[in-house]
Amino acid sequence: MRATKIVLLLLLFFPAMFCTNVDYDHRALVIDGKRRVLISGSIHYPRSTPQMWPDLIQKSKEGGLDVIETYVFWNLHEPLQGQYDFDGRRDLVKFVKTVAEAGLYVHLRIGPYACAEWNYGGFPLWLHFIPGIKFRTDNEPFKTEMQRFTAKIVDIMKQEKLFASQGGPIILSQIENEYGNIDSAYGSAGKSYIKWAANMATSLDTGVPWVMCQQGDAPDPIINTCNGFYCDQFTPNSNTKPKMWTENWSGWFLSFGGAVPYRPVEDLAFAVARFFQRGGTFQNYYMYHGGTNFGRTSGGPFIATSYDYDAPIDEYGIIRQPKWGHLKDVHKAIKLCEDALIATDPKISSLGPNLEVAVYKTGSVCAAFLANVDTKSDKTVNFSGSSYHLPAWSVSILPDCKNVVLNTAKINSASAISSFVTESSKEDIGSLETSSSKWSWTSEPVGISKDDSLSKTGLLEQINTTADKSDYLWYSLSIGLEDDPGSQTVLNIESLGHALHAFVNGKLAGSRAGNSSKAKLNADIPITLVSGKNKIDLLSLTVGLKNYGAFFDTRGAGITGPVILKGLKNGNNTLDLSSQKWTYQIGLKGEELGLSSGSSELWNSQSAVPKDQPLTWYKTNFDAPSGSNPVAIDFTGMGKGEAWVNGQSIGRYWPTYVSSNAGCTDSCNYRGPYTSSKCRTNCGKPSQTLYHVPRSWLKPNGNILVLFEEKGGDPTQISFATKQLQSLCAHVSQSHPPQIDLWNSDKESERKIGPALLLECPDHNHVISSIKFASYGTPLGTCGSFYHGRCSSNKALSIVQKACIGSRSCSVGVSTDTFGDPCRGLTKSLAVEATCA
Ligand SMILES: *[C@@H]1O[C@H](CO)[C@@H](O)[C@H](O)[C@H]1NC(C)=O
Ligand SMILES: *[C@@H]1O[C@H](CO)[C@@H](O)[C@H](O)[C@H]1NC(C)=O
Ligand SMILES: *[C@@H]1O[C@H](CO)[C@@H](O)[C@H](O)[C@H]1NC(C)=O
Ligand SMILES: *[C@@H]1O[C@H](CO)[C@@H](O)[C@H](O)[C@H]1NC(C)=O
Ligand SMILES: CC(=O)N[C@H]1CO[C@H](CO)[C@@H](O)[C@@H]1O
Repeated sequence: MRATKIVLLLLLFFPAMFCTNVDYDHRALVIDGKRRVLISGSIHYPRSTPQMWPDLIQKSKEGGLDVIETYVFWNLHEPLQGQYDFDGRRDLVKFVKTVAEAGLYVHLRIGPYACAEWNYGGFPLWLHFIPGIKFRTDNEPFKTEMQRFTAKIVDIMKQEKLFASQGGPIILSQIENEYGNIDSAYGSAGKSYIKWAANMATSLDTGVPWVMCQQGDAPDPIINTCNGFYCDQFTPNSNTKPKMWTENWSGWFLSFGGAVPYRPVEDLAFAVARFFQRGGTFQNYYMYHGGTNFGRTSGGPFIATSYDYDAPIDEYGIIRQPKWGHLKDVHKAIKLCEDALIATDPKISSLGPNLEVAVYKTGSVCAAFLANVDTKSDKTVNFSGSSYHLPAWSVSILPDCKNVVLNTAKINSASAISSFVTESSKEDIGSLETSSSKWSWTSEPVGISKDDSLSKTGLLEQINTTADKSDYLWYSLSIGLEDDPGSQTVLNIESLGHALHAFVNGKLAGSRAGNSSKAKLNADIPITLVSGKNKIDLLSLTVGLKNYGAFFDTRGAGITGPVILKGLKNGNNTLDLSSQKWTYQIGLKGEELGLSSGSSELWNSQSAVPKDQPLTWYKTNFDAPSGSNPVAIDFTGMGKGEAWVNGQSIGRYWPTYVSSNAGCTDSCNYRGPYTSSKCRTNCGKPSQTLYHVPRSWLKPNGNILVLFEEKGGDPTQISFATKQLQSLCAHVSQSHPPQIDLWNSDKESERKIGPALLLECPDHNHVISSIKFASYGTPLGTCGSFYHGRCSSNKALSIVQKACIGSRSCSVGVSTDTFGDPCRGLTKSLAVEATCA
């Protein structure tokens, strides 16, 4: 008996030895009894592939992250009610374990509402059809399903022992998501829903804290957290909770028809430093790696297939410089302050207009943040007996209250130019065969072609009809115009969106699309009718279901009318077609036949491949581009559609949707509050021409590419490209704060070295192979086009070559000690452009 008892006791206590206790107080998350300053970043597992995860997570760790945050996407995991899917890109457990293997923590945002520019906010469509359901409010059918799924995810995590309380990496979980932004629309039912959600989550007993973001009334013990471009002014709703920032938007998402977002790293670094300056201790980048909206996963409507987000790691998994590197330096600087940050509250005071200092001082530790929030003027301030220069819109970080290790506006990190190199321009065999004989094709019928069509009087809302099984819904009608001699007329269509193609008597008469700010359409399409019978076939399509806003789930799509023929009988008569008997077809014939896999007997490879032919399926075989660089397909030349590689959808393509000419500027001034429309690039150009094909989806040869083209295009223009690093650059001034590594050194002599220029090849198996440019003095220009200024040391090139060539990384002191003094009295800098191979 006694022996059994001991064994039992051991069994009970053995796991406890590996458990991590996660709690919080008013300053910070408390992990195993110690307050922690934590830097987190979002990576959504289905927006990359399991093969990419280890590298993305490793690059996150090297960038200074402690935590990886992800949503859980309900509609991926439960496509049909009660049927779960956790395979491949959906393997949430594997993702969490991969993070754990890298030694990082996880913040699991279960939601289950995700937003995330994800189709229908992450809700499965079947939820919409549960009788009596109302989403995200005090509604029994909804609460039952939400609780069931949340508990399911918690159970899976518990079974795998993934909560920190069980020895796993998950230190935080989120319930609901940004509900506080819209809860007023739900009235008192919204209030009781949030109380219910908090209780429900807490009762699942994960052993780690729960958070609600953007929820000012989050019930205890749930921590309410901030999302936004800046969160320094945020305070939690109780003085027992820490100040946490769960979404700091590192950039912004791209829409079809929109310009490309760009958030300068000087501003992002400023926002991060301001947050820690004003008492924050947990900060998450949304996104750290954005990735790709494969398949039909993008929300919207009109969210593009690329979800790059201008994040520190780009869509393809390549670090984006100098964003990644500068933030890494910011993280190091903040971590040097950690002892002071967790020891005490900041004392914040003004040093003059728009000048603010925060001091964390107790006992022997002291850290200070000096901020100049002026949007225009640089300032010099006196602090603690010394004087400090502060550029406009910047924060200097002083981990010892004396020495500046980093100013957010001064970038020491290298920048890099990566660009797409088109494979078809190369001579080698790793390219897509572009001769038209290699393409086969088949036509998608115009109008009703499937057996399961249905007829109804009046116009049907699209989402209710298709249940989102397809983007496409045909609305078909035959009308007789017996006494009309045939005429020029206008077909007027009102639609809830998102886009439509109108066919009259089998011919494409016009295409219309809404945009991210106005999905609804009121289309006037000039058409020609014949005397007698006319066939009108309207192909209505969704471009990602809405994911945000109060009652977004009931917004609807499709041609709800009216549909009117204007100007019949020589201009004076109208004919309203809305209440006629329409015939409907959900989805395409080619979808039913499974053409996306490339199989089927229907492919035609004998006759010439048709160009500019609407509703055409195309297929080709190709060899994978050589090497290991990330692969993209350039769809320039095509119209709009979806593409599949070896049966896997790489997403919707739409290279013909061009952004407006307005709204971009040549010079982006990072100073002053950022908004998603500031500093955009690529105005007047297609929003997205390049589409990511994950390497792991490719075989060396015999790959199948299938396209469904809606509007008409020329597939022979399609090319493959690989993303390659062209140049690595850095430009560091003598007046920059010293490199943190040097400052952090124990040796007094090294600390005095001052600023240094650091170069590092992003790939572990690459070394610096050449120095294209090096100038110490007053060099000018930017990466890729540096040139010598009036003053330059003639030794710079050979010194940099000697220090760098053959190594993965190198560091060169930016001082006269290294280069001599080519021009006394002037502030000098060192600019270098290098290549890696
Ligand atoms: C800073 O201190 C210096 C001398 O210690 C003094 O000359 C200067 O006026 C001070 N500047 C400000 C802005 O107070
Ligand atoms: C969207 O479309 C509406 C109406 O067609 C137009 O007024 C608006 O400028 C468009 N917005 C964008 C962002 O393109
Ligand atoms: C979908 O159908 C339901 C039930 O018939 C109806 O209440 C709802 O309004 C419809 N939704 C839309 C967006 O039309
Ligand atoms: C349309 O009607 C107006 C009067 O209602 C008439 O004056 C005009 O001639 C008509 N136009 C045609 C083309 O029949
Ligand atoms: C949800 C949220 O916090 N939104 C904020 C994002 O940042 C912009 C710019 O600072 C604010 O205007 C929003 O309120």
